[in-house]
Amino acid sequence: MTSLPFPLAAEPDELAAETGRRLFAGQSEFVKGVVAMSGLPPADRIEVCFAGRSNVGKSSLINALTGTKGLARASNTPGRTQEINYFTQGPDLYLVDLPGYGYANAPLKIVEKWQKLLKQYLSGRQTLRRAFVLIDARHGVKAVDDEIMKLLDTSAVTFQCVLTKADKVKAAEREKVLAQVRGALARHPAAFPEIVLTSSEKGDGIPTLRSIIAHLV
Ligand SMILES: Nc1nc2c(ncn2[C@@H]2O[C@H](COP(=O)(O)OP(=O)(O)O)[C@@H](O)[C@H]2O)c(=O)[nH]1
Ligand SMILES: [Mg+2]
Repeated sequence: MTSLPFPLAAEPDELAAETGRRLFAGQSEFVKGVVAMSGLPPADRIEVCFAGRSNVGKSSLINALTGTKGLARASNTPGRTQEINYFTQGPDLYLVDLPGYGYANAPLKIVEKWQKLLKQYLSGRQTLRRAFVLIDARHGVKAVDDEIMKLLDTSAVTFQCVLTKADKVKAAEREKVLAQVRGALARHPAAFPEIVLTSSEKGDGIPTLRSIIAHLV
């Protein structure tokens, strides 16, 4: 049997699952929305961030990980969507919800402004351990996703691809999209060699992602 490049992350064993569960059993709170590097909270703990196109499911994934439904409301408030939203997960971790990209009709000025902030954040945040790049399991990697991956290639942060909304695709379609995603990831040196398949709706892949994050803390 040949092993595919970029396999799906294996389900955690009992110990790893427990470590992840314990980390995310801790309190989770919205800290602040940030519009400039000067507004970032002190870099006093590890953080992981979630990037992806608008509507890919970033906020839903953070809700599913933390088990806190109300949390996303904070980051889905109109006006908040262009901010870097910080959440605590227990005392030792920040979860960072990045502004969604790929807005069809956002004014160029705004797009340029957050691109600059994103660039500064991804390359300048010492405590950022991993960027999770969310890709819709129905749509695969689009040109704008590829742009972010290129940015990550040059910013010394490993990124890991998370497929979202797994509950919305049938197995055959999923395999097609996976093949496309694998092809895209192969062109990015900063890509972590495992993909996580998730459904925030059904909970698929959430224990796996929790244990991956716990392993980084
Ligand atoms: N069926 C399904 N819908 C999802 C899932 N994750 C997110 N959604 C829906 O997709 C839409 C956008 O989600 P949201 O988390 O706000 O995306 P964001 O813009 O990336 O933060 C919402 O209507 C969610 O309910 C999922 O795993 N399964
Ligand atoms: Mg959101």
